[in-house]
Amino acid sequence: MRIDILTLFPDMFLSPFNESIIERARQKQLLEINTVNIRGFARDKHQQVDDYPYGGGAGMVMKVDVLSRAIRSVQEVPGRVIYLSPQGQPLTQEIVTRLATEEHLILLCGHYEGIDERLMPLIDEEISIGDYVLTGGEIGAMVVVDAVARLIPGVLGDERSSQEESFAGGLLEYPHYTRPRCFEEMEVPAMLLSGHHAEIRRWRKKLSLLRTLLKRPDLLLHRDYDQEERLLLEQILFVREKEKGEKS
Ligand code: 4FV
Repeated sequence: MRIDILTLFPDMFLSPFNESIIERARQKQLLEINTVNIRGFARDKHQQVDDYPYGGGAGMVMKVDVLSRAIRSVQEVPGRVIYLSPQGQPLTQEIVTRLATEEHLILLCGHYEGIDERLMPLIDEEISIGDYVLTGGEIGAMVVVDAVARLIPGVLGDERSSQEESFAGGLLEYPHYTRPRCFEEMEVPAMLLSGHHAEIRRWRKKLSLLRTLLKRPDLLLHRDYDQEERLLLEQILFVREKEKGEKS
């Protein structure tokens, strides 16, 4: 996969992409990441990339002529153009999974008040990493690259981990334990030491459902349930009702 990042601050990407999994993916030629300095596409001697907003108001707006040249400069190979902005659709694992199937992604990082609206015809989709305002789209671009890169076949050591994780099945992940077996009188749940893999899988599924119910009930709303999950959820709800009954 090739990812081009259009930014006014290419050096921001030096450290995040030169460590651990992303760095290894680049070395294994599974992922190519290029940062492109938008200022290089300004034609005036001051290399102006932003200007005052028509109609007045605070802040500056990024210039459409400069940005359009920057986008077209990396489209010799067709690519999906993504603009990181608070107006974008909230990033989800589902969107990440879809983006991970693309050959070429072009990530546009905004700054100031944002971009001239006339650039939108060159943009395929807008993505937001959350309902808050950042100084720029760079950190959003890093989030997209990290989340997408780990789904590229061969990037993660064990592909299974990306299949069994939070949101992969639309549920939060089950709790994890490793050595030491006992820590400050806290034991590892006996089920995990039982060796009964089928039982362990059911136990983990049940805890995923319970944790999702407790921490992110919204995730349970628009979700299809298989027979086993339905049964486990009924057990969980039954026990909780019983507990509530006993308390009251
Ligand atoms: C943002 C977000 C974000 C808005 C003004 C950059 C800033 C400045 N990007 N998800 N939330 N962008 O806050 O992606 O142009």
